[in-house]
Order: sequence, then C-alpha cells, then structure tokens
Amino acid sequence: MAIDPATRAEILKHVERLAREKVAPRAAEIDRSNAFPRDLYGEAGRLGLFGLWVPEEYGGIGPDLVTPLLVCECLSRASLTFALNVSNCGDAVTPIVLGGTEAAKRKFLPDIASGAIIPAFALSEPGGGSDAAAITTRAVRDGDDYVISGRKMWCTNGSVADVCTVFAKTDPQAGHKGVSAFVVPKGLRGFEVGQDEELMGLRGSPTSELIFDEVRVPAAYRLGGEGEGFKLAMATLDEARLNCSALAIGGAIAAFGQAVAYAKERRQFGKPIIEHQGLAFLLAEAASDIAAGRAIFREAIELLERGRSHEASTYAAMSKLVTSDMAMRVATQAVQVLGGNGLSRKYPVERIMRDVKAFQIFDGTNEIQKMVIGRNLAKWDLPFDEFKL
Ligand code: COS
Repeated sequence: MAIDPATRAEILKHVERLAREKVAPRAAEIDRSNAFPRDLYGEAGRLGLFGLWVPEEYGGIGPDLVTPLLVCECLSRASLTFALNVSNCGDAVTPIVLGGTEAAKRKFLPDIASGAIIPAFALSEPGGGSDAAAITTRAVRDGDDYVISGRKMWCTNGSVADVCTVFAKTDPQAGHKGVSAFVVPKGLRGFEVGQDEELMGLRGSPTSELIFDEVRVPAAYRLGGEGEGFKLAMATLDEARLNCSALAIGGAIAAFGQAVAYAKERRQFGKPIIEHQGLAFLLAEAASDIAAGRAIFREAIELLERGRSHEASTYAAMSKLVTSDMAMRVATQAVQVLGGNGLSRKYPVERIMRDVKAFQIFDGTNEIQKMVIGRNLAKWDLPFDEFKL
C-alpha cells in the first residue's frame, strides 16, 4: 500500500526531529563506542518506522517503497550508522512479505513492525558474496522441517537480530534454482552468532557471522517455493540498492554541508576560503555531483514504483553505482576542504568519509552493479525509451 503524500510528510517531520534532536548528538559517540544504539532503535519503533515495510494486516502501514527511502536519507544526514540500523529492516522483511506463508507472516511481521524484534538478512558467506548462486549453506528437508547447516557472513544487524532471513541450497546441483529462503528465529538449537567484524566505518552497525549447525526449521518458515530463494534475494537487492543510494546521498549532503559552512567561515589570505577559486570549483563540482546523483535516484525509484521490471532493476544498479561513487568523492572533497581539521575526529567529515566507503561495496560491489547493468543491456534493450529511433 503506497502511503499518501500528507501522511508521508507527517512521518518525515517526525523523522527530521528524531534525526536532529536525538540521532545527530549521538553520532560521534556511536562511532567511537561501536555499539548498536538499541535505545534509538526503540525510538524508531515507537515512531512506527519499521511498519513502513510491513503490510497493514500484519501490523504495519506499508509496504511503501518511497517513504522508507526518504526516511533513511533523512536519518543518514545525522548518522549513517543509525540510518543503516533502521533501513536494514527492509532487506530482511521484503522476502518475508513477498514469500512468507500466512503462519510466518503472522508470527514475525507484527513484532518486526513495532520494533519489538530486530530482523537481519543472511545471504553472503565466508566463501563469497558476489556469486550469490554459489552459496553452500544447505537446507535438507526432513518431514515437516528443514535442517539448515552452514555459515553466513557480512550480516548487518546479525548479532543483535532476533530473526534472520536465511538463504540456503535445497538442491546443490541446481545452481540458482537450488536456492531457497527461510525465516529463522534466534534461539533455535544450533543457531549461533560468531564474530562481529571490526569495520573502518559504519561503527555501531554490527556486521556479523552467523553459524547454523543442523538448525531445525519448520517447513512453514520457508519463503516462497523450493528453489525460489534466488529470485527473492534478487528482488530484495533491487530495493536494497536504492536504499544504499538513499544513504549515500544523505552522507554526501551531510559532508557537503559541513564543507560549505567551513569554507564560508574559515579565512586564509584575507578572505573566506570559499572565495578562493580552487575551493569554490571543488564545491561547485560536489554540488553538481550530488544533484546528478539525486536525479538518477529519483528516476530509479519512479521506475520501481511502477512495478518490478528489468528496467527498474537496471536503474537500481545504476543508481547504487553512481550515488555511492559520488558520495565517496564528495566526502573525500569535504575532508580536503577542511584541511587538517578534516582529518580530525573533532569534525564529522572524517567519519562520513569512512562510513560512505561501504556503499561502494554493500548490496553487491559496484563491479557487480556494472555486471548487472551490462548483462541487462545485452539481454534486453537500452533503458532509455526516448533513445529508440
Ligand atoms: N529480480 C528477480 N529475478 C531476477 C533478478 C531480479 N532483479 N535478477 C536476476 N533474476 C533472475 C533471472 O531472471 C534468472 O532467472 P531465470 O533462470 O528464470 O531466467 C535468475 O534470477 C538467475 O539470474 P542470473 O543468471 O543473472 O544469475 P547469476 O547467478 O549469473 O548472478 C548476479 C547474477 C551477479 C547479478 C547476482 O549473483 C548478484 O546480484 N550478486 C550480488 C549479490 C549481492 O549483492 N551480495 C551482497 C549483498 S547480500 S549480504
């Protein structure tokens, strides 16, 4: 269900307030402590933000594609980590909404929508993440259950999650057609949390290893049919890539805002440094870069809103590629504008620069995005209707 513009505006007003009053003052501390901000997650739950990904009949107010992206762009201007803490819910919930049985939806979605339980998405493995069809985690049917064994890595929110969307092979010989998806609650025997990674950025967003040692999961927790897991993962990643874009744009805008404010304030050679052409040109390029990134992002959202298609998928990949590269450039330029202060933890730009790097890698590296775009070009048509002569 798409959320109407008035409700969307009202939600965004509350989110802006949360970002300004509660998230921004905590951003540096979350980075320093590397601790998941559970209290802020609770605040987001009380505002109903997790319900944006969940249909009304299961306790949400969605699913709506656009509102969560705008919410997460707004939060990312205050803290990229917290924006990811929240937005990751979408990756974990979409396969449940798209493929869950009535029993699985009733059991998990209302508590996810309220923020009472945290979900995570578990696809990548120690052996790799790019070649998603080559996962080796196994799910073997045994009566009314599946028995899952394997290891997952790079699971955002993995160690703090209460329930995980897990992809596993039900038929190891069948390539992508052998991948199935399951919703797996923590607490089942054999389901353990391994190490959290120590990342350069996005500190406070747990990136976890999950271990499954003969975990028995009811067949009713399978998402979609046997062998439909790969397509569920790909459909989810189309949305996740737009989410990466939203966060990258928010981070770029935050870094840019800091750089402009500093350049107007800081004086060298008798005038504000923004009046030196070298720096003014750099900021002019950054402003244009952000505007171009937002344009492709909006076009990608519009296409996906019209429905799932090869074109929407291509645009999601293009948006992720363009905006994450843009954010990395802009954050690096912002550090440059602040000079020595840019390197200091006293200013947020160094944190933003460390944080945005991840978006060139998460949800499919940018090399994978080029592969997706290239293959779609080879298989389908140009994604620009007006170019058809
Ligand atoms: N939505 C729905 N279905 C899709 C799809 C999409 N966006 N993209 C591909 N598919 C379907 C294809 O149509 C194909 O179906 P058929 O066999 O019925 O024709 C099937 O999925 C397999 O597609 P493909 O042959 O392109 O799969 P590959 O194994 O070659 O993998 C890539 C393609 C590289 C694109 C995929 O593995 C990928 O996105 N990898 C990156 C994963 C990732 O982002 N990991 C990190 C984040 S998760 S922690």
